[in-house]
This record gives sequence, structure tokens and C-alpha cells, in this order.
Amino acid sequence: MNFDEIYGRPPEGVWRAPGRVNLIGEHTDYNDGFVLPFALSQGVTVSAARRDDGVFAVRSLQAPETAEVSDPVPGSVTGWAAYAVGVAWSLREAGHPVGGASLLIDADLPQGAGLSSSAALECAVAVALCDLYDLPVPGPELARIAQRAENDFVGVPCGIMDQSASLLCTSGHALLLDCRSGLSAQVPLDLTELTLLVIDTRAEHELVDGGYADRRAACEKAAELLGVPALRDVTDLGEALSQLGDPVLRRRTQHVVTENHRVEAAVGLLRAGVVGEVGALLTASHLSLRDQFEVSWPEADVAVEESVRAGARGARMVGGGFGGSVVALVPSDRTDRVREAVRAAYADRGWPEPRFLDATPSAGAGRLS
Ligand code: GAF
Repeated sequence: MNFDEIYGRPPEGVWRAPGRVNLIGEHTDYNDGFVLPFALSQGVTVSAARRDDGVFAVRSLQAPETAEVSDPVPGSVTGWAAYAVGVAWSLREAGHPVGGASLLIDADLPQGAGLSSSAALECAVAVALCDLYDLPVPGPELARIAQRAENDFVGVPCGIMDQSASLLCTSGHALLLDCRSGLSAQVPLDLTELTLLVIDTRAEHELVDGGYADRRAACEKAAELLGVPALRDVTDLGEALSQLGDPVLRRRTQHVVTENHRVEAAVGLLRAGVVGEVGALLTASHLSLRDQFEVSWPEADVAVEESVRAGARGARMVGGGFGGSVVALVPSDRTDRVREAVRAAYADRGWPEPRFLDATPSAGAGRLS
């Protein structure tokens, strides 16, 4: 089915927003810290047309559920459609006069693979509605509006990274984002002779599960006990750790503080043009996420170990954790070897075959036609 067949008229335009891989800086965004994601070439496409009856109608080529609602409020829509309708609600909440629209969603980004398909959906809808209703909302503000849709309409307490990546990234670059000030910079990501290999571990992840909210609450608790606005403000890690009695809070704090340092170090290396050197930081980030933040999962640990053993410069889990993908930085002439090693290790354990994707740092959301 295409748009015309479903809605009985052609769309007024087609918009697209990408998924993302976070190169480094995991679980730092909601601690007011630093992240360094890049946009994928895979993403979510929205064909859309205005309606004069005020209704938001959403359909997807990938899912059977549909939604039609004229006055969206939190709780009025559930499932995947809430991410789309929530954006209309959030735009209105922010004072932007959005009327109704018919939307048809199509995606070439695997869902549940930790590549931010939810934010891609939100951002594709956001740019479509802004264009249709002639709302010149700047990218950083639109990212906050999309994040609010996810936080307050869908009910997932995510940070600002994924929406910012989907809206603000540019081709050939990673986005350095200061999640406190909202300031960002484009950092060249020159992959000459290197490949960023995404390994979808096939263990599905869901941010709506409790683990993510639990980690966020622990970080907020640690910051409160340390008397700082957010863990980003910890300047003396040793002193902070000695003040925290709870070993769990100590581990969470150690991860966040050291991860912010790793982002800074990675940016220095990228700017110096020694991209391969970032590999060691990726692996260090993974070990910290595994041992200190405790959000890794067995398939990710095996993918990281086997990638590095087979010649990757480094590798780490991507996104919130508990499932999803790993990114490995691999000399391009070794990618076959890495794929084979990970495939064999999964087969030995009787796990579903992993999927691979060569990640190309791509442009953020925009209009296609
Ligand atoms: C998910 C969230 F949506 C992001 O905001 C971020 O916190 C990430 O997990 C962990 O770095 O993708």
C-alpha cells in the first residue's frame, strides 16, 4: 500500500530522519555530560499531508497497528504510534500551532537494535510537521520537543542524545554535544582504511523496561548525595567515590565521570586525524559499561571480545544497553575476519546469527521531496 491508496490523495512531501550510532559517551547525556554520536544512512521516512479536520492519522508499512486521534493527550495512543502522535502533542505544548496530518511511516532501520529507531521516527515526524505548517523551529529546540514527546507522551525517561543526533548530525562527522548547554560541534570522522562495523546482536532492547530508568535514578541519587547538580560536575573522582557509601552508586559514578573523559579524549584523537587510536577508548568504554554501569549483555560482551581478537582496533556496546548493537572500529581489510569470528562465536553458543551493517556517518533529518 502506498500513501495515495491509504489516504486517497498524494502526500505533500516526504521527509526522512536517520538512526544513530553513538561512537562514545554512553549514559552521560542525562548526567549533563558529553556524547559523540553520528547519524546512520538508515532511518525512518514519513510521507505526509495536512488535513483540515484536525485529525492525526498514522500508519506504518512495518506494523499493522494504526492510530487516528484529533486531540492527542498522554495516554490517548499506545505502541509505536505514540512516538509519532506524541510529537504533534509536544509541538503544540511548546506553543507551535500544528494542525492535523495524515502520515505514512516507512523504515529501513531495524527496531530494537539499539540504533535509535524511536528517535528517528520522532524526528522524521517533527521535521515533516514543521515543514507542513511552516514552523521554523531551530534543530536544538526541535530535539527537545521530540525528547519531550518520548519522556511525557510515551513515558520513557530518555536523554537528549538520540534526537539531537538524528536532527543535527552532518555527513562525514560525529556530533560533539554538551548535553548541559546544548552547544554542539561537528567533529570530522575520517574513515579512510577503517570501517565502523555495527553488529546487531539480535538481543532486542527496550528503553521502556526498568533498567534504564533505574540507572538514571541511581545517577541522580549519587549527584544529590555528592551535593552537585549532576554527575558531570564531579571534578575529583577519588574524593567523590570516598564520599559514597553505596558500592552501586560508586560504580555508576565512576562510569559516568570516566566516560566523559573518554569522550574528550576521543574528540582530541579525531581532530588530530588519528581515528584508529579511538579504538582503545571504545573498548575501555565497553568494559566500564559492563563492569561499572552494568548495562551490557552476554551477546555484546562476546561480540566485543571476538571483534578485538580478530583485529578490530576496539569495540563497544551502543545505546542504553540490555540488548541492541555493538560498534567495532575495524581496519577495512579485516572486516571479513571480524564478521566471521563473531558469527562463529555466536554459532558455538547456539545464539541467533548476528547481523552486520557498515556504518556511514551521514546527514541528519530533512526533506527528501
Ligand atoms: C538511550 C537514550 F535514549 C539516550 O538518551 C541515552 O541515554 C542512551 O540510551 C545511553 O547513552 O539511547
